[in-house]
Amino acid sequence: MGEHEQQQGWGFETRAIHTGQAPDPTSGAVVTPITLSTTFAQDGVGNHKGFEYSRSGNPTRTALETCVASLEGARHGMAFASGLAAEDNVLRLLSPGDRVLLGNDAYGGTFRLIAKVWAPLGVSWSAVDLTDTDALAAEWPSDTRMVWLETPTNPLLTCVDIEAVAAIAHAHGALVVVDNTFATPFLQTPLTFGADVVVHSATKYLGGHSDVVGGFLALDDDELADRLRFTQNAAGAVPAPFDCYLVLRGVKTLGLRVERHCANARAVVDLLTSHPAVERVLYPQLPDHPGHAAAAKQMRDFGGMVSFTLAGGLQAALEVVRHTEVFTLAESLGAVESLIEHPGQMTHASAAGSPLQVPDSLVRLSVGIESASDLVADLEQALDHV
Ligand code: P1T
Repeated sequence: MGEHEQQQGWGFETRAIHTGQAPDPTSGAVVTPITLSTTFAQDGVGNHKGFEYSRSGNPTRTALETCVASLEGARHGMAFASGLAAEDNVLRLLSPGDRVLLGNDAYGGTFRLIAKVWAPLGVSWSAVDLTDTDALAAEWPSDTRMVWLETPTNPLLTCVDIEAVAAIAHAHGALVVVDNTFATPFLQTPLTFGADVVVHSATKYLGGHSDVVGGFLALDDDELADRLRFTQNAAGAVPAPFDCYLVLRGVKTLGLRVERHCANARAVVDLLTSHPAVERVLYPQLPDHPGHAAAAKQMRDFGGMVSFTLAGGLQAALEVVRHTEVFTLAESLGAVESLIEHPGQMTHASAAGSPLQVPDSLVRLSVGIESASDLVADLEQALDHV
């Protein structure tokens, strides 16, 4: 058995700590070195040790790419300078006249990239309800080349049946891209359900400590990987070696952290579902949640993100986010510390007036890994202000 096969047989946590990260052969260092060198010596022209120039490839980046690809069960992995840089690299597969179907709930920046950067270059887009697969099959636009789905979505946490969407998309020759940022590969591996490309904002759970911006692509298809690797190098939105190190370090504890994120999210959901100021709790574990069945089918657990609407509307939402003390009012998600935000005026402001606009009574929580009782008490006192 080769090294690759042996490592694919390892459990998730073992791969997170060891895959792509064998002790350094020259020094024995057990931590992957941060290789700052921008260029690599050649014995003769084209005769090198696998690295020529750090935009094209860097040993610290290769370690990260090998490790996260393995966690996604993918043959190929590519790291980028941000989640949006990774997304942009995928959208470069399209030509003018091609259409992207975007779920009608998605990160505002993804919507902005497609609608404000790629649409003026001739790429068409439609926002569709990807949970309604009958309508998707019946109303499929013939120019569609790509379906872009988040599951769970940002910020409504709707879950989409990847397998069902992939069956329809593939019947029409379209690619399926799944943004797996919210679920993480610990909870969900979209390639196993038929996705063609997995996208991550590594800024979130992969990094896990709010100290690095990064992106990632994982996929199986060799020809598609060649095309994406070509633009990774040609367009050049690659991460610095130190950033690769930070994500690699974060990934080592991904499984542990996500287990705790999920447990803490459940404690928070219990409070929210019983508080009179709360109108509706959005969490995929709740049986009345859209896509609960899809989440139960394709996720190991339900994640650390929780959204809710306030019976008192916009003013109540703004009051709650202003009054938490342990939850910090800030954009972003997926790190050890708990964050609270108002999507309508923060992360999803760029979707205002579009089919992806979010309710103004909505609050989004990224539940961290602090003591659950402190998180619950903090939210309770903030909710008591409205
Ligand atoms: O911020 P960046 O690393 O470029 O990743 C963009 C991105 C992509 N996909 C999803 C699902 C995301 O949530 C994000 C970034 N989101 C936030 C900053 C946020 O607070 O929602």
